[in-house]
Amino acid sequence: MSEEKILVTAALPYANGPIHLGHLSGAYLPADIYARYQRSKGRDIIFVCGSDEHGVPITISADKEKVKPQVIIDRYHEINKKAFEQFGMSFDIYSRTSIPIHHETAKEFFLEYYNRNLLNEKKTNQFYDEKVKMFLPDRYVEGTCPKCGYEEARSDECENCGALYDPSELKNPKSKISGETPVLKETSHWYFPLGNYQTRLEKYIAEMDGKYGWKENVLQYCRGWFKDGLRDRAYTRDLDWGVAVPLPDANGKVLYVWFEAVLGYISASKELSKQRGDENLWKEYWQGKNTKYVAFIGKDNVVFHTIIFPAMLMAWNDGEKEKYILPQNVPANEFLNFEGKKFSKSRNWGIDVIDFLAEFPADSLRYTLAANLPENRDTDFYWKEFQMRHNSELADILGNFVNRTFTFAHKHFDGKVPPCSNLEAIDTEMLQLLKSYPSKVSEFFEKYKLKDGVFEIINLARAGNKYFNDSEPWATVKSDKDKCAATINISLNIIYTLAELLSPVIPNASAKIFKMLNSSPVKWDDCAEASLPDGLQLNDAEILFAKIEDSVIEQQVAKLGISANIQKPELQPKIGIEDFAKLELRTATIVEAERVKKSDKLIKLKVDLGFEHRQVIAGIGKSFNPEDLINKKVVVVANLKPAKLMGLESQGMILAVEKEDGSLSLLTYDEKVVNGTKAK
Ligand code: B3M
Ligand code: ZN
Repeated sequence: MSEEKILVTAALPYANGPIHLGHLSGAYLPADIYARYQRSKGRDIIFVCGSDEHGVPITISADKEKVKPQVIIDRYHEINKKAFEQFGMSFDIYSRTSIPIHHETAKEFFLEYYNRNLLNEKKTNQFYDEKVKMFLPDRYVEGTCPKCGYEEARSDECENCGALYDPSELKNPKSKISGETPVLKETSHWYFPLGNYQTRLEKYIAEMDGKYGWKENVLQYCRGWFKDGLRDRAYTRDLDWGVAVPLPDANGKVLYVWFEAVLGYISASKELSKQRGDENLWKEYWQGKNTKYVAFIGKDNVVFHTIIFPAMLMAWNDGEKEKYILPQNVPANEFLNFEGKKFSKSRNWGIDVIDFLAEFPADSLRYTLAANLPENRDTDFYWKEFQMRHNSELADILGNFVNRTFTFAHKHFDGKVPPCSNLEAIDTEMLQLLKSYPSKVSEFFEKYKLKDGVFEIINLARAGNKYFNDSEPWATVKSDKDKCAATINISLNIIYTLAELLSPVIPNASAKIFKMLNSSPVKWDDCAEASLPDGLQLNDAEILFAKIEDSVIEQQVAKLGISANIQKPELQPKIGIEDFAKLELRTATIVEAERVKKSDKLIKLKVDLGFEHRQVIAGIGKSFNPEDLINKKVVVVANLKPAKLMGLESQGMILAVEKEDGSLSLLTYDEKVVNGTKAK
């Protein structure tokens, strides 16, 4: 089976925001360690990824910023591509789903099913926003889950309990665009008959698990889905951004993002083929007899990779065209949290990859994340732990072992690899142990137990330090130079092995060590053969990891949760002081407040401006009860032209700001200030 080809994919991140450490831990770092490891084993592998550039997540981001989706995807495709490069992701290609080859591939699959009459066309009622005149797919509607009561459920699916339901069952639905209550309106869509594949999918997963051992967390998700029973899934959406449905009367309809995004792996491979000038290359990996496919993802993507994508491939394979292979394993990770809480952009909780790498080396981050991967349960990133692992494991254990060995070789052996003879038990035992390492680590890596593999590698560095200490070269250099030479020779060979075994995890440090050893990488299986030639001239030692001071970490902790990291808004044109002086901002006390009849938004206020009382109709009814407003000291725009709201005259405006959850906070003050004082 040595000819086996390996196809590795990592989930295509939506190009609607910068990736953070959680993404790296969930899918990208494990995929990269695995891919680099397989290359080091000498295997024939391609590793593909790219941006997911369609779907409601993209259009919602575009709506929020009032720009075209193209602006969003171009921006975040570049940002994330660069972040991945800096982090050391070794993708063979980082593609994107907006390219023509992807649209063609996605259409080809749809048409294959359509032409073979596999898809069901159905008319259903979907939410429609009458104000903006559009259907509201997926995340465009929010409401209360009919099953668990979660208040941020989507139109036909609840993130909290996983329930799937008919949009008509969603309680208290609200349009994310206008905030209005949407109506149900008939529309027609094509459905993929997922239910027809349930038996085969169950068999496929059982077989793969039996042969290759799937992770328990992944199997559990699958069992849940099978237990509920698979049903038809809508293959299309009413949206104007995405892969257009390739049928004559399907205006305004696109393929559902998930049904095309998973095909992005195939189109990215096709793109790679083109780049390499071998149009058929991708087929060897996707359609070859002796290929294995491993899909790395985070837990929220499990169903799409273990059920929907395999079902799509099965459906394709039932036809006449070339057959695709199915994932052999989907080693999905759980989530990484940040200092005990979920990552949250709006609450400034967490850190983007780019920002992290501006301050710390990629290898330090790679190592810390690798040592703490959420392989079986959610884990946390803590700044303190990052510092501790960096300082004690990378700098003290690994760095120190390398450094003391090199210092010794330069000082006492002219910077050359000294000969190794007259071995004693301590030496042969060390060599024995050393030889066991590549296969020991392999066993973990092949089973996607990357954390355990990394732990073993650092154990080798620990063993190296112990061997060095126990051999006391500082004493033998005077008493028995041959023995000292053997100690340094073997230590250098341990370092050589470490450089190879660590190359998937901390590739930059690994390359530095090879350079210091004046040697090149070998194949994984041969790296522990103690093959550094006697007399090889070593290069100068470099510091691998400089310690991170407490103050540096404290600074990072201090930044957390402080300023919301929001995008710079479009500011109005500058005004002069004379313009500002035209504004009559005056202090006032609310003396009366009652709701305006038939409105849940408006409250009729009477405010005391000192020199007179005014009636103000304020749109704050959703955030306040009238009785709570009495005696509040507020700021009023006192020279606003009167306006009529629901038939009532409003003679001014009170200042408020909108909070993150959409509710309002009044600009008030506590100090004793005479009503009617002008703010300046
Ligand atoms: N874009 C989900 C995400 O970014 C989705 C993955 C697609 S993999 C084909 O979390
Ligand atoms: Zn629910």
